Amino acid sequence: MIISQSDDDDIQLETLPDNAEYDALYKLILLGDGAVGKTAIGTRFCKGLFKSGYKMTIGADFFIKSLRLDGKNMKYQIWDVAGQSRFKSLRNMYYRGASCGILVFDTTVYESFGNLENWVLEFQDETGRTPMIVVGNKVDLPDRMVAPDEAENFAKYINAPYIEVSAKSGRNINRLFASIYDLIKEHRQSIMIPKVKALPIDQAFDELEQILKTIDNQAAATVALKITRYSIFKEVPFSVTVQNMTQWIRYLENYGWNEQSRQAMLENIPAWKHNYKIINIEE
Ligand SMILES: Nc1nc2c(ncn2[C@@H]2O[C@H](COP(=O)(O)OP(=O)(O)OP(=O)(O)O)[C@@H](O)[C@H]2O)c(=O)[nH]1
Ligand SMILES: [Mg+2]
Repeated sequence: MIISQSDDDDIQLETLPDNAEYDALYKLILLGDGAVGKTAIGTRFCKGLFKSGYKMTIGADFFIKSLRLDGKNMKYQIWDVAGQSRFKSLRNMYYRGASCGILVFDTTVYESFGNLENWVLEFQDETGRTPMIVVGNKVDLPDRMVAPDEAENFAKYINAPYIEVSAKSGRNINRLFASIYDLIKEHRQSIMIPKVKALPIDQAFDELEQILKTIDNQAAATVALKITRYSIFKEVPFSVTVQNMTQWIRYLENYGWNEQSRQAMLENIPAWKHNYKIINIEE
């Protein structure tokens, strides 16, 4: 059976022809166990169709969809990787350069929800801190096995939003892809432009030194690093110092704050001061 008309509430999106000029191209990856509905979500969003028969994906496939969002032309390249475990070794190469991971489970199959953690690890191994969204699919079916609260908690735990959809009815499918755009935008701003103001560079380094000497927590160290990094970024965006500080911020976010990192960073300050004008041409 093929359903082409969405029969449920969803937002409207302005679509563009596939060959339209675009301002930004985003690579999205559909992840999750076999048969959770990854291909069905891609097909519903990109072709406006739903097919009820299951034909497992072999290797990987992709969809293209061009949209007008936020006053810009966006092109989504949506990779649909095979969920069956026999394709595991093929998947990693598709993850590279991803803008967002879409973690799909089937709300009627508990195991597909339990396995999401493995998908997160597999994806993060290749992509680092790329944003993710958790998607509970098949909410049109009555025999639900995963409570919304439980899914919501898992999503919070990996710092991702949660949305419930049905590829069959079309429920929330446009909403899902619109919120992915917001997620990518937010993530970029958090990397490039933290919500801090830039200081003159000398002053930024002085303050960083003072703060690193006295604070005792990761959050304060991260903010101090971000202020300094942003102050340099405004003048020399691709300097070695900006890159090195970014690595430190990631390190602190992953491993927390300790006495060794305080010492190491204090010892780094002269090199940061010295290197901030040097541009790394590999970038
Ligand atoms: N009722 C219902 N069935 C769905 C929905 N989404 C997908 N299905 C069905 O679930 C089965 C599997 O869907 P697929 O999209 O092929 O699953 P997949 O995640 O791509 O699976 P792999 O390619 O093996 O990784 C198909 O029979 C679909 O018709 C949904 O929202 N509601
Ligand atoms: Mg598939």
